Amino acid sequence: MKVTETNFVKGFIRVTNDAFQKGWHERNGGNLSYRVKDSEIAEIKAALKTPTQYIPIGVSVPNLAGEYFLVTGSGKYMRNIILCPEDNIAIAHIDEKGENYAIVWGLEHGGTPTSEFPTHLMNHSIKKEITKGKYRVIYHAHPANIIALTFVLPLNAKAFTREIWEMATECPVVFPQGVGVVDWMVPGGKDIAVATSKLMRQYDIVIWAHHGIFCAGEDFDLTFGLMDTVEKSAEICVKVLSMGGKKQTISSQNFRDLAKEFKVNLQTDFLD
Ligand code: 2HA
Ligand code: ZN
Repeated sequence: MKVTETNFVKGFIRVTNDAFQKGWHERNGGNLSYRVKDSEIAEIKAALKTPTQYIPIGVSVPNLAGEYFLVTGSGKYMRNIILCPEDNIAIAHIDEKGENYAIVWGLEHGGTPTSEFPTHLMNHSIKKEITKGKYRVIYHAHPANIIALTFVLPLNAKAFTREIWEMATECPVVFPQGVGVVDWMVPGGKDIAVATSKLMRQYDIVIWAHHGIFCAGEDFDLTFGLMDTVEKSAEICVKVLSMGGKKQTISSQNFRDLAKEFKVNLQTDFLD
């Protein structure tokens, strides 16, 4: 089967295209990765190159040894992926130590996986461990409203979670663990990968101050949906602040009632 005809590649491309249309991916901003299933690799095995040159990832992810990842290319534009996936995305194979990768498909005119590959792989590593393999998608975007809030809200999980939860009743149901926040850091390297993946033990959403967000999830719909839900709530927050701030809101007791009714395990540290 052709790689671009598989459902997982089609699903990946659909996310990148929808996300560009959302306005979350100026120029080469943002990146997406998917931990490919063994059954999906079996469908395309004949189309994959035999790995020759392995390149250091920059971080060590032993529990991802031997896995394959579909990932956006460094410097590639989300809006171009749908036009020519072969040039803009790649499948990377992780070596038996979990320290190096080789491109086995895609980036046909050269290139490397996203500059945030270390953060993607460390997040995959943590999520694979704690969800027993259920989570497969890591997604990074630059949505304007969440970034705007990182200039005015205190940069901590409690402040962000509480504001985002309050702006839309569905939020505490969709992400009852809340959102983590990383202070401004230099992107693209090991330090921000370590800081982000630590928070991914607790959250599915990690905000990078003055930069963007990382979301993690089981599949493309859930992960894209998570980004969409958080950013929508951030947009409401920006509007409310622009109108002079809240005059009434959802109370801690309201959240407790909601959690009980919807049987969600709400992170009560963020309530009063
Ligand atoms: O891919 O978003 O954080 C470009 C970026 C880096
Ligand atoms: Zn970014």
